[in-house]
Amino acid sequence: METTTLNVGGMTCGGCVGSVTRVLQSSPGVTAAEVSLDRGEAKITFDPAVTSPAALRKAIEAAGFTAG
Ligand SMILES: [Cu+2]
Repeated sequence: METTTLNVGGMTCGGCVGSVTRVLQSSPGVTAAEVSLDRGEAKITFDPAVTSPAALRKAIEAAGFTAG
């Protein structure tokens, strides 16, 4: 497993945190996702054989947020 931290933009409330968390946790290869509204970050543990930080950024962006 690998861990990455992505900057997530566009989150304004707990509902946004819930949305980003759900999107990440339902993405293939993700074993844990911890999203912080205060820091605007998502800490993600994933299987690098299945997914990648680039794919995770795309999933966040498809949900209407920005990721970098
Ligand atoms: Cu919100």
